[in-house]
Amino acid sequence: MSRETSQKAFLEAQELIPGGVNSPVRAFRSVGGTPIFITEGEGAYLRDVDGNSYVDYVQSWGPLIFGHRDESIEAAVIEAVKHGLSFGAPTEAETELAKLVVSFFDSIDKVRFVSSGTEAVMSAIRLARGFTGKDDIIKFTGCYHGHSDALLVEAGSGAATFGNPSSPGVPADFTKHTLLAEYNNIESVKKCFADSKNIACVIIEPIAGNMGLVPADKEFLHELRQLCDEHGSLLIFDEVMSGFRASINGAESITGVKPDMVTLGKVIGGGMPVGAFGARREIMAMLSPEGPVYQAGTLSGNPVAMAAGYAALKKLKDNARVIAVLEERAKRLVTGMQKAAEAEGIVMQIDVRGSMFGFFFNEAPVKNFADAAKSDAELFAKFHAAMLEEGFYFACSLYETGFISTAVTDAMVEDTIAAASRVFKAIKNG
Ligand code: KE4
Repeated sequence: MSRETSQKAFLEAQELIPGGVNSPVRAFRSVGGTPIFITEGEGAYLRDVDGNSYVDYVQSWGPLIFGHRDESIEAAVIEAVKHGLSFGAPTEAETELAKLVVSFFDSIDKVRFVSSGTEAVMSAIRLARGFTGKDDIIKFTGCYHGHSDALLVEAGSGAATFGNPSSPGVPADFTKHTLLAEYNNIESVKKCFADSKNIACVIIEPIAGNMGLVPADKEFLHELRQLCDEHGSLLIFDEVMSGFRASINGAESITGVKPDMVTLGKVIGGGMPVGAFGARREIMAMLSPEGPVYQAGTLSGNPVAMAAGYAALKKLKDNARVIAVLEERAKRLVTGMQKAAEAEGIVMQIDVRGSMFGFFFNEAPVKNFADAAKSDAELFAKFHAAMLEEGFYFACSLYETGFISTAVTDAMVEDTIAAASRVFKAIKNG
């Protein structure tokens, strides 16, 4: 495949935009090569500036569960645009989407919309601190909750400790209230609760997608719930990625563990910028203007974004079996790729949760970030580049998750497995 135009576009972009991208993971730095510049998406496909087509397993990092240019979402956006782009005043569209979100989550009585997952999590943390009157938070190594200061904490060892800023520009003072624990390790959480009697919340991706796909053990989540209850701390499920991807009723419906707050994003915007956080009434009552905890946003609840989100969630509500169908397809994909790898003596760990799939080139199952970091990154990079040449667009980092959309057909899955088989053979034959 020729990538000349992408290469030229990338050089020009780098003159004007740091790293040539507006979000670091897009720069292909962990897999090498030139990021491909996209001209359009259509159904299951992405097309690049050189005219190449790819089956898209990234779907804008999760939002596009119905693929690119879904008819109902596109029609809703076009209709909304005809009435104006933004008003900075309430619209019934926000209430309609709020009704839908609340209808899916037992743990959510009220919801506030924002414009990104980062905003949703940052605001949820502030609300948890305001509600409990406590300052410290517990997060897990390997979980990503957006780029707000307190959560940009070194993905360091798994032992519970106070975090250090992983990014320059984040003063140590801003992360001294952030305690780190190890995913799926309840002892590390108990240590955090022993270290601090001032813990406002525990925030977790209940189905982690930012260290690769690593679901939390049910028992672990139940024990987290108990610890939060014992210590008067809130349990926040960050489902920006897993929400409406693993289940339409949230991780609580899969695990039986009810969080105090849920953060959402991606799918709830249907491809437009929407984040959200929700909880039971007494918690949300603390939020301005009803309560004292301030939070705001110029484009929060933007009517065009609300229309896109409503169309996406309405389609999920009307087709409740979508996730189950996608889960079967995702299982066929990763099982087929695993078989193709094993035929060449390559060990591949796989996992699926709803329409989310993950794989690691790793000798052992992955239960936390330390395990994930033992994966063969070089082999992943070779696999990613070779599959791109075959016309299949996978996440450009082993610490990400893959997604199946309704536009990805069984035939495309079979083609992907056949391509993976060719790729593993070529890698093995060096
Ligand atoms: P945004 O601010 O990117 O909308 O959401 C932040 C966020 C919060 N919580 C979870 C669980 C998330 O997965 C994310 C964002 N996910 C990444 C993909 N791993 C977004 C892609 C990117 O950073 O470019």
